[in-house]
Amino acid sequence: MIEPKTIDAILEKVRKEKPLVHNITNVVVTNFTANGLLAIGASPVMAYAKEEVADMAKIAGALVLNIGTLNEENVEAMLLAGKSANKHGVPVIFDPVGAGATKYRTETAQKIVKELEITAVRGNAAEVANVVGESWSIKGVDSGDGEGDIIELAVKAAKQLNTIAVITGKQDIVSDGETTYICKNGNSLLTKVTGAGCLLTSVIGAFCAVEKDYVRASAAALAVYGSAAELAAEGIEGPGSFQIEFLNNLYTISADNIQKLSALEEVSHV
Ligand code: ATP
Ligand code: TZP
Ligand code: MG
Ligand code: MG
Repeated sequence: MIEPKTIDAILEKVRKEKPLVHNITNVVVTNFTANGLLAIGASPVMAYAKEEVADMAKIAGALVLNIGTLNEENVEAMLLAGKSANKHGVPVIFDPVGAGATKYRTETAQKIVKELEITAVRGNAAEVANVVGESWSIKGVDSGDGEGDIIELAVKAAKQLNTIAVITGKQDIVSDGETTYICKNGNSLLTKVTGAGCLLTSVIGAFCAVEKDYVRASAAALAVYGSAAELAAEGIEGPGSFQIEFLNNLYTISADNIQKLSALEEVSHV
């Protein structure tokens, strides 16, 4: 069980410590990710050059790797940054955007999890399934129609990849293979804003930068993020104003809000 006050304490640590989050992410979501990280209290940097990524990852509180618009140059940079982060004990959060949509994405995602020690992998069910060699359907970078047990998938992925698996959608699951949480916070307007998943991956990075119990950090990030979305959606007509209100609520979400809204529960294993 993770109490709302524990979730708030991790959020307050992010706001106080303003951890540097090094992102090697995609061209679609760069600005939204940087603004979202600033709103939650972290300090974002996007750095991609192979000449500097190892140095940047070394001084960061977390490294976020995202293959949304991958190319060979970026993949090389991700591996260099990831190896530096691993060497210096910096948590590495991986977003396998679109894994399963093309052979190149699937193989690159599998190469990244093989060559690096990944602290947490965060994706939709199809992406995470494809990283572990299951072929759930995916439509470009969006989840496909595949149905399966996402709790089972998260536990399997965590064990197979020796990482924390975070699977998101209408309900979110986080598991290290032993301890598993379900988070029911969120709002469907998040599916109408591109980069809502990518930003979440970076927010998990910010939480892991300040809380070394990474399962707890990831679960807390899900509850804060989903609760901020619920607050933002109140009285909103569509995705444009929701996107702005969501940033506002990442900035203003309070202990009281978290106490009232947090819908995070531990899943008992059978
Ligand atoms: P996809 O490409 O499948 O949309 P994604 O990488 O954008 O994946 P999501 O699964 O959409 O990531 O997760 C981003 C955030 O949106 C999470 O906080 C998640 O809980 C929330 N979310 C996604 N779908 C819904 C939904 N139908 N209702 C409520 N919240 C949702
Ligand atoms: N195309 C390549 S990356 C990207 C798109 C639309 C952004 C995906 O962002 P998210 O967070 O998975 O919705
Ligand atoms: Mg989405
Ligand atoms: Mg995504």
